[in-house]
Amino acid sequence: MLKRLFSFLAFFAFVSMVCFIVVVFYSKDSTFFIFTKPYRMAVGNATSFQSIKELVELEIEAQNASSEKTRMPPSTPKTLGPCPDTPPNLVGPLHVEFNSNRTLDYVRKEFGSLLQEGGRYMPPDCIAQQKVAIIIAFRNRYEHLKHWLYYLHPILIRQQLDYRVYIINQDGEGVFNRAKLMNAGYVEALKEYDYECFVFSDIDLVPMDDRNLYRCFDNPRHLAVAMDKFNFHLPYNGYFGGVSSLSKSQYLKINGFPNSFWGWGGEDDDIYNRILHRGMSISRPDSVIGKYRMVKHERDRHNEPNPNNPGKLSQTKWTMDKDGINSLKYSVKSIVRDRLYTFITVDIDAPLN
Ligand SMILES: [Mn+2]
Repeated sequence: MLKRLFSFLAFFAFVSMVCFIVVVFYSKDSTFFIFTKPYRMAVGNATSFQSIKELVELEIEAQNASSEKTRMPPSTPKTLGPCPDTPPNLVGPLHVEFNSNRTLDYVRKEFGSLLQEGGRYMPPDCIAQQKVAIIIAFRNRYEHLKHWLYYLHPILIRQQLDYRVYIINQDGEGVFNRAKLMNAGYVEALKEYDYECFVFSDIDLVPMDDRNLYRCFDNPRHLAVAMDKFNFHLPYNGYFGGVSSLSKSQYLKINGFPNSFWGWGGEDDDIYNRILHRGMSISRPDSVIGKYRMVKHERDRHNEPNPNNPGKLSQTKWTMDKDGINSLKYSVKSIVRDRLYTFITVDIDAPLN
């Protein structure tokens, strides 16, 4: 009898144990049993808190993933913002010297990888504020070309311009005509890109400060205001020689440059007159930022000072409407694209003397 009672109790204990285990397991998902409630609440709070946190994290992840998709969808180029008004990488005053024996190959090795064929550059990480054609009137100055390219490409790159360098080479041995070559450069540049700004530069002038921006301004800009050969001063108030910039509309407003100034001198004063006659003024950097070094050189052959040029300056008001971009005639002999520049040889119908 005692034995039966014992086995009954053992059976009851076993069943109770099973019930207890079942209840404990069941209580994990239920708040029904009071004795499991505190435990359940603690664990439950933790789990619900955790799951909310997890959910929020998942949601943030999902949001990030979807916004990343809208920011840069795979296989479409990301949209760039405009470059800042003040280029961030400018360094200010530069050491400029022309004694080093640099070669074009050296300049190509140094900066060629940053450029596209034809001496073209575009900032990779922002949209340039202006599309600028740099136009240089040229003949037989290869020695100066290397120095100019060596200094100017890194400066123009730091200035975050969308630019190309055009060397406009006068064909033949006739009398040189800087302004007519510049006009030809303007036309040739516009044939290949929608330029809005034109910087006209002599081949032998290198800026000594990269804050001197090769861009266009509200008025035609004279950039070479403090050349070493003029003791870092303007030679006279109306000087507009060396390096200047005009927007397309400023250039058209003055009918471009004169075609009739053969030989050295006067064409820059005529351009200055044209600008004033059209009611514009001259924009200039200050004389610290506007410093330039000129490569020292002998006077070129077939580019003697022309004694007829100064006398024409009193006539600008009447000549400027007939003599300019609207009367320009020239022909292109060849276009050569180097990595560092676009070299255009033109026949401008130059007299022999
Ligand atoms: Mn010179």
